[in-house]
Amino acid sequence: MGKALFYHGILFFTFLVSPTVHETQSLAAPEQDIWDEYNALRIQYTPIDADLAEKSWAFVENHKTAVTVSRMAPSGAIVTNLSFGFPFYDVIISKALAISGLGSISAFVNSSWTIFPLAAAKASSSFIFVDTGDSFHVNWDNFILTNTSHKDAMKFQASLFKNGRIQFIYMKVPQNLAFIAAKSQNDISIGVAHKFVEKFDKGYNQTHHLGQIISMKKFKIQDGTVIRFDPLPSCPKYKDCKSCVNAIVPMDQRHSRHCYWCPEIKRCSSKRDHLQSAWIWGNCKSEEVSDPLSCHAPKPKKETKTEWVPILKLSPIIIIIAALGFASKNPRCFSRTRSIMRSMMVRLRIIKSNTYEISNAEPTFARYADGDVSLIRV
Ligand SMILES: *[C@@H]1O[C@H](CO)[C@@H](O)[C@H](O)[C@H]1NC(C)=O
Ligand SMILES: *[C@@H]1O[C@H](CO)[C@@H](O)[C@H](O)[C@H]1NC(C)=O
Ligand SMILES: *[C@@H]1O[C@H](CO)[C@@H](O)[C@H](O)[C@H]1NC(C)=O
Ligand SMILES: CC(=O)N[C@H]1CO[C@H](CO)[C@@H](O)[C@@H]1O
Repeated sequence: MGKALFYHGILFFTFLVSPTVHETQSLAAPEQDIWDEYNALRIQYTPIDADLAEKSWAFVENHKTAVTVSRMAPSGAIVTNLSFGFPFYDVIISKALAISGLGSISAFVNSSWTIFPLAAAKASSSFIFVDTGDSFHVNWDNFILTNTSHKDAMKFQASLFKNGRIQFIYMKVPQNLAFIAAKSQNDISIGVAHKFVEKFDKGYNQTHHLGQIISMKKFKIQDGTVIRFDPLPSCPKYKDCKSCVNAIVPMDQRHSRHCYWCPEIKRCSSKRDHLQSAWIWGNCKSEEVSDPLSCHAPKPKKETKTEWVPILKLSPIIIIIAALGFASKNPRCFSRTRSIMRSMMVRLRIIKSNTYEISNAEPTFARYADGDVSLIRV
């Protein structure tokens, strides 16, 4: 079974990584192939692929249904819907995309996600966009940074594909873009971002900031540069124990990893993704499930029960023998000993009732695993 699952994981991975949309062609050997810190995105950077850049640019320019937006007012945006669902992390985006003259596509309603091939705080631009039915493209064709020394118009493109791929193409950018970005107070940046609030049971919320900023110093942006972001298979998308523990996700180009289920927070994780911190506060390490057979019968808690009970059974006898021996040797202390013994018995009873709770914890926990009552901590 383990072997079959392994192959399944590899096939799935191969399927996702190879281009599946007809408009995409394979890259001229990407120079940088990196995975983001949570293993959610694969980023391929190609310094120059002039052929791909020109074709992709012309495809939008010449498309019959392309919409031209000339001279966007500063901080203005065009709001549009997609004809398809674009998967981005956990969300399927299709409604209310704001295309901004500041070089970004983002959620119009709340700023929960932004895709920015070259975003600036201050710019003026015109752009052309097109929805082909399984891809969406924006050509910013006359993008001028305001409030910087560089006055030439830039040209760049962002594309969203139905399979989740995001592609940035740069047609005309200044040679020293990194320098301009660093020197200006214009907040120039490149990347993708997703902010969302994850709601756990018991009212606990956690805000995640996911995505990837591209360092213009590390990755030179020039005419013909192509950057691709592809979603990677990840554990958190599995919402129940069985599908979770049967899944395997890639960790890098050569290694893969099993998914683990945490019954306490009801989440699936590789423990390398954005659920790392939840895994800690959720006390998942001791509860985590990795075997499908354990999904309905979680591991019983090992602690206390087996060690405590024999000691507690023995200790009253030992104490009584010791006390009797002590009392018989010191008759005058007998009444004091009796009161010490009495207080000890009280303490023993308290300890005993604690043990009772511990041994009772198991059924409570098992009921929790079926999903109806909350866990009573012991
Ligand atoms: C997008 O869809 C919403 C409802 O689904 C609709 O109200 C709105 O007019 C649409 N916008 C465009 C630009 O088509
Ligand atoms: C706001 O963002 C969240 C993602 O964090 C999304 O699920 C939600 O639908 C958005 N709200 C609206 C009204 O679109
Ligand atoms: C978490 O979010 C829910 C719903 O948005 C809210 O009712 C609750 O108060 C939040 N809890 C915390 C601890 O912020
Ligand atoms: C480089 C540049 O022109 N910076 C200016 C940007 O705008 C602010 C005020 O809007 C000025 O103070 C900066 O000098």
